[in-house]
Parts: sequence; C-alpha cells; structure tokens
Amino acid sequence: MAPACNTLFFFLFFTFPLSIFSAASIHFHHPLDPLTLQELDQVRTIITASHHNLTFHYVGLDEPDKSIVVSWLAHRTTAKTPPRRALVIARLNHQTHQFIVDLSTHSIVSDEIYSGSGFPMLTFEEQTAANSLALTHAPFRASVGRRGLKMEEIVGLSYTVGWYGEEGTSRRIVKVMFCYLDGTVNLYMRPIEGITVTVDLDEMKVIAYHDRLMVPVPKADGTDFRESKQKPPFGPRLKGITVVQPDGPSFTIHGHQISWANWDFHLAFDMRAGPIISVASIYDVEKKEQRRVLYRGYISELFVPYMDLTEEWYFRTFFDAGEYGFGLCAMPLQPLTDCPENAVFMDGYVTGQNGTPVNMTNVFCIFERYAGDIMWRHTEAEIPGKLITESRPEVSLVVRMVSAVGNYDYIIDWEFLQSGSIKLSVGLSGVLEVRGTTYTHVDQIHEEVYGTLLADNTLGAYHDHFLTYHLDLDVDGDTNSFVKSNLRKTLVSGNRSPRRSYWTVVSETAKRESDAKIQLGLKPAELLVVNPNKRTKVGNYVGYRLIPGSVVGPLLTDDDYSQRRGAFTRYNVWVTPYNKSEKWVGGLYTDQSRGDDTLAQWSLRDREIENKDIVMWYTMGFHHVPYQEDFPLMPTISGGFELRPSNFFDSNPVLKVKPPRQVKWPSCPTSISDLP
Ligand SMILES: *[C@@H]1O[C@H](CO)[C@@H](O)[C@H](O)[C@H]1NC(C)=O
Ligand SMILES: *[C@@H]1O[C@H](CO)[C@@H](O)[C@H](O)[C@H]1NC(C)=O
Ligand SMILES: *[C@@H]1O[C@H](CO)[C@@H](O)[C@H](O)[C@H]1NC(C)=O
Ligand SMILES: [Cu+2]
Repeated sequence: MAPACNTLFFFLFFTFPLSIFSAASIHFHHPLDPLTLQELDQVRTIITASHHNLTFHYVGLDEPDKSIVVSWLAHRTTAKTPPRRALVIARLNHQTHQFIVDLSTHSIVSDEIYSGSGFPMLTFEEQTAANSLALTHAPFRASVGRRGLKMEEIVGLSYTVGWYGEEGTSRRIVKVMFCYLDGTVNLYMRPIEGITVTVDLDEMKVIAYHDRLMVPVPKADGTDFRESKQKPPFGPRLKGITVVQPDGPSFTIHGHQISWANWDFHLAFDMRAGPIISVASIYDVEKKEQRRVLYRGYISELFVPYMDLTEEWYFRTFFDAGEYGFGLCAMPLQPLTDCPENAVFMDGYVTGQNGTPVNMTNVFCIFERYAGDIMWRHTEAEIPGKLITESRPEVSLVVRMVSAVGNYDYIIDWEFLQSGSIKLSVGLSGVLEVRGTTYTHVDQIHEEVYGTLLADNTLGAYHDHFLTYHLDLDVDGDTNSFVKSNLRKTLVSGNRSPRRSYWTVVSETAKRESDAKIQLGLKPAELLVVNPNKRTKVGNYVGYRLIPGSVVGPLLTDDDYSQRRGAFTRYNVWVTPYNKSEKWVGGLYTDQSRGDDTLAQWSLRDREIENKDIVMWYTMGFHHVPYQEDFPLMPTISGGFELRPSNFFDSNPVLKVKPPRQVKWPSCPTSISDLP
C-alpha cells in the first residue's frame, strides 16, 4: 500500500555499454517479450535526442495487436516478428506525454500530450527527492526540535494524495509523512504523527506545511524483525527440509517461453503490472493438439483504501500499480527462503527517471512445487476380497514475484496444474501502516480510532486490499461467451417425489456487459467462459470456470471520492469485449485520477459480449482488521482463486499422468519395506 519502495534501487543501477545496443538484433523476439536492456536504452537514446529535461514514468512494450500475435504463434518458425515498439509515458514542462517509439526504425511514431485528469506513476527518484526536500524544510526541522527527536533518525515517505472533489487542473503533489528509526529498522512502526509536508513534484517545492498535533512516537523496543535482533525465548527449531530434484527441473525456459508438463506459456515483466502471463496453452494428449486457454493475465490494479478520517490519514487510498508501480516495487527474491532450493530465477528491467534502464535481478522465480499433496486418489474397498488403492502426488509449477510496496509485501503466485487448472494466489506480509497515539490500553479509548490498538501508542488502521486481475481467457480460440449457471432452489409440487425441494442448474449466457456484472455472495452460481463454437464429444461447450476465493466487496459508498476512483471493485466479476487500450481498471493515469477512466466507465457502453473476444476481470481482496499478531510484522495471509477446465477435456486429463520418477536419497531407504 504505501510509498517509497526504493530501498534497493541504487544498488541495482545499471548503465549499458554504448557498443551493445547498436548491435541489438531484434528478430529473435517473441512478440510479447518485454523490452530488453538494449531496447530500453535505445528508447532513451531516441527520445532524449529530441526532448530534453523530461522524466520517464513508464516504459514498456507497446504490444502488437492480438491478431498479429496469434498469427505469429501459428507460424512461429517462419513468421517475422512484428516491429518492436515501446510505450513511453513521460513528463515534460508540466505536461504528460505519451510516446510510441518504433525500435526498428529508431523513431518516435507518435507523441501525444495528455490533458485529462490524473497523472502517471511516480518515479522513485522524485519520491526520494521529495522526501529529502521535506527533511530540509526549516519549519519541519523546528517541529522535530520541539519533539526532541534526532533529525538523522527520521525517514520521509511520499504518499499519493488521491482526489477529493477538487475542481479544475491539479498540481502533481505528494504528502510527505515521517517515521523514526533510532533503534529499529521497522520504521513504519514508529510514525511521527501530526506533520504533513506537501510537495509539488513538478516544481520540486514544498507548497504546504502542517504541524497539527504532538503524539508520542511508539517505542522501538520489540519492533525489529531481523533474526540478529531477536532476544530469547525462541520457538522450537525444525529439522532441515527441502525439495530435491537430482535430475533437475522438468520445465524448460526459452527466453520468456516456459514449458512444463502439458503447459506452455510466456512470462513477461512489466514495471507497472509486474508479472504478465501470456498465450498459455495446454497440450491435450487425447486430441494431440495444443489448446489455447489464456491470452493474457495480470494484476491490473491493487486498491488499498484506509479507513482513518484524521487529517494525516483520510487521503490514504492507494493504487499500488497505477501510482507506485507494482513491478517497479518488485524485490530480488532470496534463494532458499523466498523460493525453494529447486527454483530458477529470472531478471526484469525497469527504467529510471532519466531513462536509464535498471536490471532488477531475480525478480521472478519459477519452481516445481511438491508439498506432499494428492493430485487424485481412490480406494475401492467394496469389491469382496479386494482392496484397490491408486493415488498420484500433486506436483505443480509456480511462477512467483514479490512486490514490496512500502510497508506491504505482496507475494504473487501463478500456479499451473497438470489438471489444466491455474491457481492464482496473493500472500500479504510485511508490516502494517500504523498511527501513533497516546493510548497504551484499550480501556483508555473513548473515541473512534479507526483501528486496533496493537502495542503501546500503536494503532493498526483498518483498510482493504483489492486486487483486480485482467483475465483474457481464449478458450480454444478468441470467440468466447460468459455463462452464469445459477444453482436454483426448486420446490416439488404434488406427489412427484417424497422430497419437498431440490436444486438444479439454470444457465444464462451474458449478451451484454450489464449481464455479466456480478457481486458474489450467497447465491451460488458457476461462472464460466465457454467457447460456443466448440463442444466436447458428448456435446457440452468447452470452457473454463472461475472458482472465486473468499468474497470481498467495497464497504464505501459509490459516491465516495476514493470509491469513484476505485469503482472497478463494485463488482467481483465484469466481462468486457477485448479492447487493447482497456488495460488498467483504475485508468491509465491513476495518480489523482477522478474516476473517469475506470472499468466501471468503460462498461457503461454495455457492449455485446456473446460469442466475442472477451476479457474477464476478477477482484479478490481482504478487509484487513489488524490484530496483535500482525505486530511488528505480519505472518503471511493468503487468498486466491482458480481457473479450472470445465467440460474442456473429454475426461479427467490426469488419469494417465504417471507419478514422478522416484528419488533415491543418498544412504536412505527408498521405501518402508527397505528398512532393516
Ligand atoms: C534543462 O534543465 C536545466 C536545469 O534545470 C536547464 O539549465 C536547461 O536549460 C534545461 N534545458 C532545456 C532544453 O530546457
Ligand atoms: C542483470 O544482473 C544479473 C546479476 O548481476 C546478471 O546475471 C545479468 O546478466 C544482468 N542482465 C543483463 C542483461 O546484463
Ligand atoms: C477501446 O477503448 C477505448 C477506451 O475505453 C475507447 O476509447 C475506444 O473507442 C475503444 N475501441 C473500440 C474499438 O471499441
Ligand atoms: Cu492489510
């Protein structure tokens, strides 16, 4: 949820030698490959040749049209890669520019000035500059003196300010808030309340200063999370544990294309979205063909509104992807702890504010998961004189990224199963955003405090996390329909049966967008994306279904300003016709947006979605009421959902999956019967 995910940034700075990018060969690319370091540097060279003093806020692949990608895939050995293009969003003279750069012709194809509401993602460098500026602001230093705090122990953090109904043009601003170290590295547990420094980012000037109240800074004691800082008593220690693959992994990676078991997909890194999974297809052994499942899937936005109305808090309604860059905040994964021993790692590249590419090492890990679970089993005990047991271990493939957006660490997993399922999960760890208070015991509190008292002087604020996924399923082809199969309670009349009631399935195919806006709740329904032009042998439409996780929806009113900006959370499921430019549910320019470019607005057109290329948007989330166990750092809490084949295969696709080869442990018995 919050600001300044830039701790590691400066260690990772990368300057590309000039000689390499001119020799860059571009014809080996998959059309959806992210821009390479060479290409990113080329983008910088092309743009800065004609534009000076601009700041780069986003650089990424301007993906080719879907039809071009699909036809490239069909002839991939012979087809020429479509021209490589970059989308660049930059600020220049207080204006937002949107450039398209063609890397094959080394030219700027278009340069549009955006004049609507909202601003691009913040850069690390401007946040750092704003924080430093705030720390040197004389009235701030006076406030610090009054509080008896040490200047050198203070850390500034840039918070996006949202929009609360202001009219007219707005300035691009952040509010810098402060935390205190002095005996801990867990600075978020030591907020310095009451002070707000408002900084104009384009001018890089302080434009407002408030010191409203003095509240004790929570103590450092007990906040540090590092092993070296922990004092006894300690918990029990487990024996060693790992996953061993003596023959290596069962997946292969060619560039960004990953193949494992029956799956084949493309993995790209984007500085806004983080991981993007594309052109996922599964090999059907019975049909002997590669079948399309998902054209593109990624997290379009993470909306994190806080519920505290105090002056230093009411505006904290963050859009982590659109404001801070979910990819930009990705952190190098730690071998052996973030990912198991059998993981392989992949780098990603982002662009710094001056256009310089940055190598983010180990941004993804890819590994096979074996956690002792069962893929399928059955014991047949009903045949007289026989006991037949058959079972298979579950082994899956996981792609992981961790993004540390300020205090929060989001663990993003895409898990592919041999059964054809894709499980998407999000783990939340890291530290809470807390408010300093005078209270040290709940019995002292007789006012609304918008949170839980977690420790002395420490209130954990109520908030939500909403993650909206873009899921462009292309089940066996582009043209799909969205089907809602309601499980309907039916009463039995007359003497038809001794039963009084039963339930049955009543399916409706959504014709238009308005038919597919779904607030999940107690009414059971199966939600399917089917191909109405393809049927199984017995005649069912081939499909995939969404199996939602725990259901969360907004508790704010629709006319609340932050909820207008986050209106895409109003429904858990939306379906829209595919449109290449409808990518970011909170709008392309999310910082200080006014809700005029959200999924909720797009879908007001109520377009036709039956037997069309459609995109499903799914919002999962968490209402977060903090508990004391979340202090000083949260054990991971997870949520997720599943995309599961549903009449996609003619029968169980993993019946004939053989168990993995047995691993012989050195000097260990391979089975119980080998034991002496
Ligand atoms: C770029 O910024 C620098 C420093 O602010 C200034 O000296 C220079 O004139 C600017 N160049 C242009 C082309 O605006
Ligand atoms: C990025 O950094 C990693 C680790 O230092 C290195 O192995 C990799 O080659 C770098 N990537 C490029 C393209 O230079
Ligand atoms: C695609 O979406 C954008 C933004 O909503 C809209 O302006 C444009 O008209 C749409 N294109 C088509 C072909 O519907
Ligand atoms: Cu939370």
